Amino acid sequence: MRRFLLVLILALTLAACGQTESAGSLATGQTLTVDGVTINLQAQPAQAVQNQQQTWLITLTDAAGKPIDNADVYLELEMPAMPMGQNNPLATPKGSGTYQAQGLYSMGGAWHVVVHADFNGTDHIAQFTINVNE
Ligand SMILES: [Cu+2]
Repeated sequence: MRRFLLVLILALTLAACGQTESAGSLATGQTLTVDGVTINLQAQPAQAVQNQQQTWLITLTDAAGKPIDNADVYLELEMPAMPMGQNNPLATPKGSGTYQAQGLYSMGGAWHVVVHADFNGTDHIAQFTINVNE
């Protein structure tokens, strides 16, 4: 419920800024489970465009479905096709197991967004593939 409210608030905030993101696409995202930790990645805007500000929301839940709020979270942005240099946005905890990071993709094409969630002494790593428009 809290997470739904957060999503709703974000959707309203974005609507107020004149963007056209629907709550539906916000609630989707991609999910992977690593060593008992479920890592969900959502992005705003849902379709990334090169060199435009991107916001990522990472939500962590444990095996019992409880939100994890005591993790250190950062992203590694890389293109599988070529070296693009270091691009590692740090995520800030927002409560209810959600962490927020901001940054941009410096090029269109296929990217890996590798989420690092350091929790209880273990770096949980989940790799997502994102296609970025030019
Ligand atoms: Cu590239």
